[in-house]
Amino acid sequence: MNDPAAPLTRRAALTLLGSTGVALALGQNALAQRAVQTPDAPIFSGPTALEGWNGLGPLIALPQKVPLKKVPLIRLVDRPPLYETPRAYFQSPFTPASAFFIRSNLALFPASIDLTTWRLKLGGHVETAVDFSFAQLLREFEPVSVNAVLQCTGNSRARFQPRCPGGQWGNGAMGCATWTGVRLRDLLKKAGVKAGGVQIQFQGLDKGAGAPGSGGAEYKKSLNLDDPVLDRCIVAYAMNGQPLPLVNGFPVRLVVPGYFATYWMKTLSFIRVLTEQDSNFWMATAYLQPDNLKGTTTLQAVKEKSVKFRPVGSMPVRSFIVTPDETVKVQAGLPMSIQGLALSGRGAVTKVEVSTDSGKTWKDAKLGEDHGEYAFRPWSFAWTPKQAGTYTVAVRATDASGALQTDTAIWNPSGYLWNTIERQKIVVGQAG
Ligand SMILES: Nc1nc2c(c(=O)[nH]1)N[C@H]1C(S)=C(S)[C@@H](COP(=O)(O)O)O[C@H]1N2
Ligand SMILES: [Mo]
Repeated sequence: MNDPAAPLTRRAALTLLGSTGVALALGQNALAQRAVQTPDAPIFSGPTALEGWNGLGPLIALPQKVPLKKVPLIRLVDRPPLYETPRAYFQSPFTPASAFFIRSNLALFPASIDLTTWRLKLGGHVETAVDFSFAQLLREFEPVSVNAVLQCTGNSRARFQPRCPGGQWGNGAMGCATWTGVRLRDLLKKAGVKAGGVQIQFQGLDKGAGAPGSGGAEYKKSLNLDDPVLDRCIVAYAMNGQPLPLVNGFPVRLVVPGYFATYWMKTLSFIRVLTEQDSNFWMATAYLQPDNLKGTTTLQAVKEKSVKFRPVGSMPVRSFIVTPDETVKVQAGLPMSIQGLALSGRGAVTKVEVSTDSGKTWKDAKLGEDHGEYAFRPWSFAWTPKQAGTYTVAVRATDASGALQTDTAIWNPSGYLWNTIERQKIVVGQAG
């Protein structure tokens, strides 16, 4: 594990078992019977937030999530659910589970899980097919933890021009948590991967109609067996030291530090070793990026069918201004602090720079506490605006791979991998 946070003690892990009695009482593997929406239906209606920090939508209180009297989640779409985390929660480098964004591709998400019958099954091209109860995962494996950012591949999709179909996210389809669980490698050892395996496939319990004719009624994602990311994957049973909320993947979810959320399988219940490349809809058709690091192309090239695509993987470097927002009053001559977060899935964030003149000149920000390579890196910048007026503040980060954010907007047909420099207007009033 590259950056294990303090591992949960076995005792602490076992107390989780007790607290999950709540879920046990809820019932028998029932799937919520609600309207089904095709996953790829374009969601173009309503206004978008080309400039605003968050996406646009009503503030909603949900079970296991923050109540209305706090700052609740922003609903973009209800079925399948797309709920965005409001900007205020990013004042901390760790996102509370109760305010964590929600995204599911299929409409039939389990309404409850019966832990007495639930098993994590591991099969396919292995020596021995095995399954694990929740208690076995807690008792029979060394608990490990990692601090890691979960970010939707389409985070900030509302910025894309021309617009892309899909949830019109602002910046809040992301969050960072301490994930605790079992190393994927330890589980694989129990089954024994046979020679000739190509990919490892993950599946959860949710179901839905999928796009017509796509065969996408089950959400399945695969990683290459030779991908080094497998060494840091965790099958997590805890998020910030607590059981996962049901909508965020209870009882266990796959954690793939540095990779986009699409691989972080919720309600993970089936792991299969495949002898061929996974050709299911969610690997072969969805979640593809143009075959270059930035994931960028043009509408013209797509129309001409000249673009080569590949499955998305690691997250490019990004940085966000969290405070002040546009509601804060700033006075000329008074010192203030501009603060935010940065992330990268391609090497630790090494530098954050701030501009108070819309990107003409840049100064180093101060990096805050290092919570590990895959976590949010807080930063702050001390600033005393000299004169009244409207300033445009911008932030850019650099990561250990040498990648630096730029002003050039990217474009791809699904609205993935946005990492253009963020800007924020700050109105500075007259002193005195
Ligand atoms: N079982 C399951 N896991 C899933 C998905 C899903 O549809 N089903 N969606 C993925 C995508 S696209 C995202 S952005 C994240 C969202 O995780 P969250 O709802 O915990 O924020 O879950 C990932 N894991
Ligand atoms: Mo996503």
